[in-house]
Amino acid sequence: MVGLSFLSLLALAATGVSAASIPAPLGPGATPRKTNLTPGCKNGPKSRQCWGEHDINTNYYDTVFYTNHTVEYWLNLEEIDCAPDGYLRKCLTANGTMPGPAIVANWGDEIVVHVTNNIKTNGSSIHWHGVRQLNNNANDGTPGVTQCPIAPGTSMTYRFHADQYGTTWYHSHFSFQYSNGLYGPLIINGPATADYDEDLGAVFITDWDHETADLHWATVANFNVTFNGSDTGLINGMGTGNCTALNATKADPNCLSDGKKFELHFEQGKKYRLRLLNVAEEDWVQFSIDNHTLTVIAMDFVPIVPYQTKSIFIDMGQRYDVIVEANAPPADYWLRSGFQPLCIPNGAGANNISAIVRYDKSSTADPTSASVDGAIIAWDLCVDEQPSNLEPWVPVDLDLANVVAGIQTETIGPEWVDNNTYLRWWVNEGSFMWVNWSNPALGDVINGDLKAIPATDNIFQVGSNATAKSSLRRDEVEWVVLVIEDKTPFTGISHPIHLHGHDFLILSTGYEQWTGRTYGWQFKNPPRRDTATMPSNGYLAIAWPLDNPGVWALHCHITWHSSQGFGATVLESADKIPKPIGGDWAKELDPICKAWHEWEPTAPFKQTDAGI
Ligand SMILES: [Cu+2]
Repeated sequence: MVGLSFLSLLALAATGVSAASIPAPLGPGATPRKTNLTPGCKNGPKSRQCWGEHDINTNYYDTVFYTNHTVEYWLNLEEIDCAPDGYLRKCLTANGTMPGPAIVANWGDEIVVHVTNNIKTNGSSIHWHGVRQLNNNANDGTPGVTQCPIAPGTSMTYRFHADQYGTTWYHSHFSFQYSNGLYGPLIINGPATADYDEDLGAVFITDWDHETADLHWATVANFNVTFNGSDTGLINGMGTGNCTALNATKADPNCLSDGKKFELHFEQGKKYRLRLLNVAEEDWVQFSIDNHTLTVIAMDFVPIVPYQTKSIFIDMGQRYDVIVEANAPPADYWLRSGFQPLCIPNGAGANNISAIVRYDKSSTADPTSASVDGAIIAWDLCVDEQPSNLEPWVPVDLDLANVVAGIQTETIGPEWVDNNTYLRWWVNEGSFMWVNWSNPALGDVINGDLKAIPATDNIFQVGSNATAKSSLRRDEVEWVVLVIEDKTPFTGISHPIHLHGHDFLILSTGYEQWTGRTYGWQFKNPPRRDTATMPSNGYLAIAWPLDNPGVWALHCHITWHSSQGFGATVLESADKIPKPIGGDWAKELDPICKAWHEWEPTAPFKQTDAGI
């Protein structure tokens, strides 16, 4: 699929074809996209589909371009005291705030981020969630997979290119550090499928515990299927709890206040873009703003044909960009982000995560508005948005002829180990994932020693070395189809599956066991993203092209499940994995491993989870 460049639009305009009549690049039989592109148009409130020489129709997988502009950021990782909902505890932060500072770039820019680990007691790393990292595996930031952890007191510089545009987040990928607050927005400006006046930036939604993730892991999550729920929830690092009420009966010196809600300000008649991110440890959410409609324009890094809804379901790791028109009577309104309540049982305080939208900035009143749906829908399953609503703007189809290795499966299931003490998740009837921080798989691959990769990396090898014989032409890309199947005896526990290094097509998903057949699967422009729910006791069938050699983590994005070993390492086209940019392995990454190897024997805490 070829995108229409500005030049080709000009050429067509010169031959008398008006730009408005140029169909978007769609397959036969599809409805042409509605565009407002005109030759030479500039991105603005009424022309968000334009973007210089490129535009919303550009196929950003095939067309990788360079602005020759570099944005540079510095992140200082540290532990601080925090009380985001009024309850004092320890947090991990980037530059002292939660969320951390926004990293903002334009489509086509180079992004350079210098990360210094000033957490005194643990290693760390920063992963750029959903960033394709094309031929740039070494900058993916996954400890034990693509790098050694950054040792305390040392730094690592990440360099990557903004091939895609839209909304994502950066977060620590070292154990459960991001659930202690170590995350922030990563926003790549680019075209959009619908117009808006103002970009209000990231809206982070998360559940929140009054104990640290480390303590939660040590006391509950290491042993159980469910995790006691969360105490409260936060929107952009702010929320309210019930400290005052608690203190009426039992004095707790850590109860500082009842917290404060995040606020957004609307001006009547304006259209606002909100970038929604669910970064929770264990909760699917349903997001809505009372008396307002959401126009959804992107899922993860993939722009979609806009659709309207009153509320939207978001799983952990997913993002949605929405446009909200301020067309309600001027007043104060609740912005709600309730957890899908029967999905994972939660503390009462966590069921009503909210913020406030005010038309009058000076108002301090609590809204009196009612939920758009009357109440949060009581789903008993954790759900994603309907696939039929999620139509990528730039279509990608799957031709099964390109799936050389046939349909492959990975089954997952629980296993109690050490005399039924600990819960772990096995993948493919094999081991649970347990990376060796000191021995990242990428190092072994670059050294040509695949046998040295620890077995507990759960290698799933695809492409080249793995494929005995390819019938594809030179210019054709091989695709992988993977059906992830839930073979657990539990009901009601779904899993948000996240793959590094690719957007994947969602061919099919179901609440029942896969039949082994492909009847009813969607091969023509199915939903495409980097995180999707595998329903409880069901399956998720995904596909991706083998166009990005590397070792890529594939894991559940429930914090505790990945810590319990729910993950695999996709080893893609092992013989084509590039050495790190700017030099060889020794120059770029060995200093990180060297510092880690020196520090690790003195570490006050040993590895107690899968490590990612
Ligand atoms: Cu899971």
